[in-house]
Amino acid sequence: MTRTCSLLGVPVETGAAQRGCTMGPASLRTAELGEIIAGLGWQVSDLGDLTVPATPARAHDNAAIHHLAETAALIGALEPAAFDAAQAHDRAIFMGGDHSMAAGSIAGVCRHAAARGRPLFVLWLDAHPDLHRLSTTTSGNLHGTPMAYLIGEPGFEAYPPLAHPLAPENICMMGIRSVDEPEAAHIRDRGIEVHDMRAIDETGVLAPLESFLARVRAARGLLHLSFDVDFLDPAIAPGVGTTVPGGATFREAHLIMETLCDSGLVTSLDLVELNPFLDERGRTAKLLCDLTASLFGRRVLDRMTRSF
Ligand code: EXY
Ligand code: MN
Ligand code: MN
Ligand code: MN
Repeated sequence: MTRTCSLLGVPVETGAAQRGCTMGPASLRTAELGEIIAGLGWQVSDLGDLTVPATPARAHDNAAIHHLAETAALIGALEPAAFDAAQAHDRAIFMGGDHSMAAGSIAGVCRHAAARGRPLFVLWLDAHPDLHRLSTTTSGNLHGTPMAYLIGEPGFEAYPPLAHPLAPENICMMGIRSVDEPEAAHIRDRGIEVHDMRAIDETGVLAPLESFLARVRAARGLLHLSFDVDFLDPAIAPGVGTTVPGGATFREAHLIMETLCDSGLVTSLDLVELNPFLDERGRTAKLLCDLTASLFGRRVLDRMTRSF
């Protein structure tokens, strides 16, 4: 039985300070993401891009909230039905676009999981927890807030109402290394599992990942992967607007993707914050495709050969 995969572009960029993420889906297509996945035996359907309304000219000069009106309305316009359609496949890939688009994609995945009576788990690979409420963000950049919306925090009235908020205990964050104080307080208050880079330095990525996957499996959960390019070390992934030194290595990232592949638990993923305007000859787009190939089954040697 051929497994099916959908690609849906979500070219949002007003959630970020640096423009350019609107070109993310096109850059992944230029790097042949669909062809690479099809070459691994999947039937790939490219559903095109969501229509992203032109955002109003800068509504006000208050730096602390200059994005809120623009992007809050924009997220409200994201077509829930489009996210639902993408999930009529064995695996859906939502191509960003800045991370504010997760407010559309993961809300859609929450609906999809609830309709099937399955709990949703989220693996968040990011340098940042993206856990600001609208009342705590100082940058006004909504890509720093989607997780607060998704767990049902107040203040996101401009967004679609969340029928099924994400359970904080079903979230695992890895790669975190840039946290603002209100976010740190929130992580503690809501009991969100976070493996920052210091913890990963000590344990490696495999132990915490396998422990989280065991929880997903025991709960018969669906697993969504939200992959922010800035999870990776800037030395290997320069094409992103919010680089933070000391990120995941090429092998740590591949080990995570290969382990997720072996688990068979991932039914949807976001690939976000790719900014071709900052990339070096498509280098970061190609790396993202290379890592996604590991999630979709590409191996140098299969497990049997390797075990000799
Ligand atoms: N915490 C900072 C802010 O809220 O502006 C930086 C957020 C960066 C968010 C990127 C998408 O991960
Ligand atoms: Mn702006
Ligand atoms: Mn992020
Ligand atoms: Mn980030």
